[in-house]
Amino acid sequence: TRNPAGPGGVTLLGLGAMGSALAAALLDTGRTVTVWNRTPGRAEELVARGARAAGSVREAVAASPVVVACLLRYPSVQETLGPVAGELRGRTLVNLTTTTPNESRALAAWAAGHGIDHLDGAVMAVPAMIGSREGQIFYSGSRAAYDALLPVLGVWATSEFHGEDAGRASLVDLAMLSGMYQMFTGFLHGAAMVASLGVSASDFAARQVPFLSAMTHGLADYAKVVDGGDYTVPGQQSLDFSDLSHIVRASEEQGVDPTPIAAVQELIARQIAAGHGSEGFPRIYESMRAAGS
Ligand code: FVH
Repeated sequence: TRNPAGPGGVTLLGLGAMGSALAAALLDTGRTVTVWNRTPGRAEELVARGARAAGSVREAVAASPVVVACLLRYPSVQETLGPVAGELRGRTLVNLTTTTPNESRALAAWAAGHGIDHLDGAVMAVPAMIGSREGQIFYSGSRAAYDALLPVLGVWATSEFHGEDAGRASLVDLAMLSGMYQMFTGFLHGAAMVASLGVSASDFAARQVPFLSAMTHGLADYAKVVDGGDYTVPGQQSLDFSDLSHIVRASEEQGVDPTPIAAVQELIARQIAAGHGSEGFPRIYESMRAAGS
């Protein structure tokens, strides 16, 4: 068994791909690692390497001053932690389950109401990156908990504290993932368009990767215009010029569902209809910034 007198133990609730990786990374730190999973049978390997398997959530929570929840979505966190709120009192809860900003804030309020020190985290890494310097985990919520736990957090990935608003880490994470998935979707839409020519997705990727990589240099320019708030600054591609109806038509002509590009065109058309056609393309930000404007 681990040295009980060593640094504070850590409990991991949730032994999925990510939870298992988080627990495994702690096994060599000399801390007592207690693990629990809803479906039994996921702890064997970790126990063989020195972890302690708890028979219930309550037992798992009672075992350590720090309890990490790495479950699925917010409902699974509520379902798992709700019944053991009393047991969690006086302990630190680190939530690494993906939750929306408001769900993180609701969890923070719930924790505060039960005397639980809550730190919310957003894991910007895949399980294989845990334990290396490759991954990043954003945190927000209790600064005291973050500072006290830095040695533990540092074992998993590089850590960033985003502030006392418990929803911030999740919001930055989800905003970054939104851009990533829209880029993925745009690539796959393009691949669907050229497939009708017999061009393979791999051949298309070989073409798109350098092109999209080069185009990312434009993001900082768009950001400057958005932060400046003046979309009439000369030298920009205008919204009129950016009208993408032809790409929507090209997609439809090929029998390819235009959904992703039609969504972009809808934002452009809204700004043009509002009389901003001569202003820069980044002005679509205004249509998104205040939903529906
Ligand atoms: N895997 C990844 O690359 C991503 C990287 C970014 C962050 N995510 C988030 O991490 C959370 C866990 O993800 P995961 O990959 O470990 O997911 P699974 O392998 O599917 O394991 C899910 C665990 O959650 C347990 N669980 C689900 N529902 C409940 C519930 N109602 N009550 C208690 N536990 C629940 C599940 O238990 P079981 O199905 O084995 O009984 C797994 O332990 C997640 O938020 C990602 O978004 C990972």
